[in-house]
Amino acid sequence: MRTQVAIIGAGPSGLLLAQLLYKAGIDAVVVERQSPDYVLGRIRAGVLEQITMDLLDQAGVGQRMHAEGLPHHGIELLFKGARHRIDLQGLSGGKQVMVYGQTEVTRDLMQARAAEGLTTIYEARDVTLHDFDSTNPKVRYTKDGQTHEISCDFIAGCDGYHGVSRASVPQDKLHTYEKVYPFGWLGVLADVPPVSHELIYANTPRGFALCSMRSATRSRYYVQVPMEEKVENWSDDAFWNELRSRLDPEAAANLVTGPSLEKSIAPLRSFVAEPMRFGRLFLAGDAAHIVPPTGAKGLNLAASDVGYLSSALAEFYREKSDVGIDSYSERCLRRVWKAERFSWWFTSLMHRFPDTGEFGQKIQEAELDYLVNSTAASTSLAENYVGLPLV
Ligand code: FAS
Ligand code: PHB
Repeated sequence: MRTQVAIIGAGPSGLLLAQLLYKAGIDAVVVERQSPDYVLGRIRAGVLEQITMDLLDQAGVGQRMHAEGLPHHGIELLFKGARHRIDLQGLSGGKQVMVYGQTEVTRDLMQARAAEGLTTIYEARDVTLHDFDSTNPKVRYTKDGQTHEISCDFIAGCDGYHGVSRASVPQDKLHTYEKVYPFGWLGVLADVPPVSHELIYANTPRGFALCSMRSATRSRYYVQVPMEEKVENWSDDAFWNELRSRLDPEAAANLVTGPSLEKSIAPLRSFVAEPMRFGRLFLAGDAAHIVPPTGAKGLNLAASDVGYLSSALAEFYREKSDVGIDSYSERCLRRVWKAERFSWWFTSLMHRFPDTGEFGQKIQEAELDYLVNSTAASTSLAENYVGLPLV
């Protein structure tokens, strides 16, 4: 098989890149290890920046997001038993975020690709990358017992943190940075109305909690748990009781509980691989970087990566120019590191660490008190949360 761009991974990075390339008249084939249902079954991000919304519109898949998504203009910070609203819209010059689940984004992209009759190879096994240091890279995979080869001009590694793309780069060509946090997020998805109309981020003596949502009837909640915790140790009742114990009296009284549709523990880490380009191989999204989900940046960074990459590849084919592909890595990493900083800062502020101690807790409470009472400090939070401008 021959294509212009071989994309490894049919998560949001791979599918959004494929759709943006299609709109630019560039042929791509997507190779995915799992089945479509498996990909859709992973419950992940919930908050889209305006830049991500604009890219979904550019890809021609924004209709349902605009129809069903929830525009949000603020978030609340809960500490010392009281909630404090951060006016994202007022502090960011009118920007907002959209609450619309990653599952729905992925579904919209899958359906658009299928409707155009474009090639996505699911349940591909033993994917390998070849000759990406030449101008004739190749991707090989097995399916139904047969080995297949895709020859292409470029490979986009959109296969996430555990994917094969970054692992195919010679280790002496890659520099990685990593910080593993000593806790995880136990998340529950349930068909119950949200406890509040905006997201609540809580710093409490029992640890962090987040009240989010997917719609007016479907909620997404998280509580911080020790990194060695096992999801099988948590009944639904145990989860609801723990969440309720981390809320203020009003929210605790408003909490509607119900059976979990999904329950899982996500580990938290900060990770960056540099550079993000190796000859004709480009890394994008979680294949290149991971942020703790506190700042709701993971999916949004993946989107801005593929926005840069699709523009660079369109410039290459249309204008025979290498300027975009040569600057791809540097442009992405400038944005990635700012999001890494914000996600690390917000995680450090809102979570209970083993060595936080009494002094550390007082410092966190003082910073939160400063944050909610300082226009300068809350403006900084707001402009990072809604998404910094593309550079
Ligand atoms: P993905 O990991 O989503 O997709 C990669 C795809 O590549 C997968 O479908 C995988 O099956 C496929 N693949 C892997 N290896 C392959 C191979 N060898 N061959 C072919 N295909 C292969 N972000 C937020 O903003 N908020 C959150 O609350 C949040 N929660 C998260 C919870 C978890 C458990 C995880 C892991 C991430 C979470 N994230 C969150 C971040 C998440 O949303 C990612 O940023 C987003 O999925 C990135 O998308 P992709 O880069 O497409 O990577
Ligand atoms: C979610 O709704 O899953 C979500 C929202 C905000 C975050 C993280 C996760 O910071």
